[in-house]
Amino acid sequence: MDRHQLFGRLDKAWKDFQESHAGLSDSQLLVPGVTGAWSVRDIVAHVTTWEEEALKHLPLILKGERSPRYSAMYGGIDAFNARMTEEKKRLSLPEVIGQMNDIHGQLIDFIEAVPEDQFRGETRFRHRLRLDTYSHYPKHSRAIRQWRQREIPGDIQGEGVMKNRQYSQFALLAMANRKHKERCHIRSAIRELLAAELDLKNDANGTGVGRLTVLDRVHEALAELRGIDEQIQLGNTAIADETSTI
Ligand code: NI
Repeated sequence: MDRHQLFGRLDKAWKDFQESHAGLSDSQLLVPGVTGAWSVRDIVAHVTTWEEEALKHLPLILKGERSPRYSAMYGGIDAFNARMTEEKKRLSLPEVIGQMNDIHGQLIDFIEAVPEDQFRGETRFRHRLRLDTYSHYPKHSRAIRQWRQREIPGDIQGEGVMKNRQYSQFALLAMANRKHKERCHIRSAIRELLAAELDLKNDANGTGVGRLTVLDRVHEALAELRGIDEQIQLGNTAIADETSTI
C-alpha cells in the first residue's frame, strides 16, 4: 500500500459515512436510540473523537513512543467513549458538524506529511490509523443505515440532499471535504514539481535548451496548480461561510 491507496480507502469509507446520514433533518439527527442511547449527532461526535485520538497518538507512534493505555487512563475504551460523549453533549449540532469537518481536514493534512515508508507493510502507524478511521467509520455507517430503515418509514437515503435547503448542510460539508481532498492532491503535485525543479537546477550535466524548456514547463505547471489551489481555498471559505448561516 502507498499513501495514494490509503487516501483512496480513507476517502471511500468517509464518503460512505457522510452518505449514511445525508438527507436527515436536524431533528432526525437528534433522535436517540440509533446505537444504544446515541443519536446520529452523538455518533458523528464519536467518530470525530477517534479522529482526534488519531491526531494525538499517531505523532507519538511516529516518534517510536507508546501511548498510555485507555484502561490505565480512563478505565477502558467504553468508559472513554462514555466520557467523551458526555463531554460533547454541550456542543450544538452545527458545532459537532463543524468539528467533524475540521478534524477530518486536519487528519488528512497530517497523513499527507507522514513519511511514505509508514504506509508500506503493517506498521504500527497504519494499524492505529486504520482502527481510528476507515475500519471505524463503516461500523457506524451501517448502524445509521439500519436505524433509518427501521425507524423512518419511506426514508429514501441519499436522495433529495441537494434539493432541500434544510438538508443542504451535510451536502455542503461533504463537498468541502471533497474539495479539501482535491487540494491535498494538488499540493502533493506542487511538491513533486518543486522537487523536479530542484533536481533540474542541481543537475550539473543537464545544460542547454532542452533543460531550460523542461524548467519552463515545470514553472508553467506550478503556476497553474497554484492557481487551482487558490481557487479551491477561496471556494472552501465560501462553502464554510454559507454553511455557518444555515
Ligand atoms: Ni465507534
